[in-house]
Amino acid sequence: ATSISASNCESFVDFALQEGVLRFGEFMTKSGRLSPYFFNAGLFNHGASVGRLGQFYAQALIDAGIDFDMLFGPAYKGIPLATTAAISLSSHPRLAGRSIPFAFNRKEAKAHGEGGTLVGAPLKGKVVIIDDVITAGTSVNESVDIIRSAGAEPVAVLIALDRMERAGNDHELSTNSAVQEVALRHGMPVIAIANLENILAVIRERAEFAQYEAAVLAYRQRYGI
Ligand code: OMP
Repeated sequence: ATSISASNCESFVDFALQEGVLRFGEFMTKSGRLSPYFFNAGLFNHGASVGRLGQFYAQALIDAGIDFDMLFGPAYKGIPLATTAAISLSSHPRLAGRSIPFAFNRKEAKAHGEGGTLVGAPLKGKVVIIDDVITAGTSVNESVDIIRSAGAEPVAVLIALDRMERAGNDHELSTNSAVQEVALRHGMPVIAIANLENILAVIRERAEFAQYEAAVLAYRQRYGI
């Protein structure tokens, strides 16, 4: 994954800790791994924090140097993420006043009114998919299909956190990380605001988090790349 400068990545980890979005403890991941930490993007749940989150997404995308036309946020969690990132991008000095269109899908097709499953700007041109976290990497495929079916081109995936874990299940872990597999499968970069290395760096810098280092290292040993 492409990342922005270490200090910006670590500021993002700090911010996620302050907001209670990143926590240490014992958590079951979607793919059934017992993780010593969890990142719950749904807890960026007030105006100031979701606004700041948008700035981090916007900066990561700009720093990656990707040429793009619009954003797509998969339902449900991707919807506020695409919205806040589009707001931040549109006031970013590097985009010189370009207002960035965004779209998202409905989970259930609507039969009345405007109909269909897509909401927002028409999907066209180069589209960046915005999501929260990739662990084992199961959710990007659907977004790629939606974008391609509309005749547009998915060009990158932009996420908040790359957990740097191997794809696959406990019996057959891939040699690639889930993020690398997504990038290979779809031929596009995955850009993360921060990753597990940045979390470990913050753990090492702060005495209050030292107690979690061993568990995070053991988890990385088992599932990490
Ligand atoms: P994969 O689809 O396996 O890559 O898992 C990513 C999804 O897991 C995210 O979209 C979340 O729903 C959830 N998740 C988190 O939000 N934060 C985490 O720290 C870990 C997970 C997870 O369950 O793996």
